[in-house]
Amino acid sequence: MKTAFITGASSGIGRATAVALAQAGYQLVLTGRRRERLEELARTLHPVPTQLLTFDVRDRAAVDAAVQSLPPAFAEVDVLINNAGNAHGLGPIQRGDPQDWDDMLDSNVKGLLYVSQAVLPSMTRRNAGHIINIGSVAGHEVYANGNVYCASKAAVASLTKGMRLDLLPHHIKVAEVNPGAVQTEFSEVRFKGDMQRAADVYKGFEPLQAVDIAEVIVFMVTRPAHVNVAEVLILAAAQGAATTIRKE
Ligand code: NDP
Ligand code: 8X3
Repeated sequence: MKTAFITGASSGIGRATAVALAQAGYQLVLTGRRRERLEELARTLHPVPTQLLTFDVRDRAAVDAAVQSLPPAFAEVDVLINNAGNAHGLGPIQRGDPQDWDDMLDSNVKGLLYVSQAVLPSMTRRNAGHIINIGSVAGHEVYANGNVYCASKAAVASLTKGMRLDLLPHHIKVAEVNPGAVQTEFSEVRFKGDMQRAADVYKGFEPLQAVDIAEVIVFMVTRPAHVNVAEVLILAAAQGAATTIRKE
């Protein structure tokens, strides 16, 4: 049975990807900070074999210790989904909160690096593996007030290309999935629990759902060995660009 390691499996795109990969025959390493969410997901997936790792991707020592703690049956990772991340705030750079900047750069960029470095030896040793980084439409265009979040996702785009080049000798596929507006807890986190403001983001059009992204990820990991779907942009049909949305 192949093993998929998913960061941010406790919610949204990560959770939906766990369900879809379980249906596709993978056993799963499910990670996030909210243990009870991961336990609930593991119960839902039963009897699919799962391992739960609770850590903050910003804490390099915790990432390393968690990955090291995997039992042998889960330690050889075939697919890594670097999904954990969020936006924190939406406002002009001159009024930006440095704590928000730290949160976004530390989780979306450095967290992705820490997890990749911890998991990679199991792939380089075997000269096999597939890494999918969850970027964003925001990594490929910049919208007003998106500043640091957009920059963090532009970094994911660059890192994906760099990882693909560097890992080529090891036969490891590296790819990026760039979603548009997906209705998850993303906006609740961005607006720090302001549920009304979060709900308003998805009003007046049909946003993407997490399962829409998960289905594309399953397609990518089930291609033949010689195919790497290297980059995918998935927008809501009503979305022309990140913040250009046809609302009724
Ligand atoms: P959610 O808020 O629903 O999920 C985010 C997930 O990331 C949670 O499982 C959360 O787990 C985990 N996470 C966040 N920070 C950390 C951290 N410091 N350490 C460990 N885990 C963390 O949002 P989405 O599912 O929408 O977001 C998933 C990814 O998709 C993100 O990278 C986001 O930037 C990207 N994306 C989202 C879009 C959208 O419109 N929703 C569009 C484009 C990209 P926990 O809180 O339990 O730690
Ligand atoms: C999340 C989508 O458009 O709010 O990456 O940046 S967006």
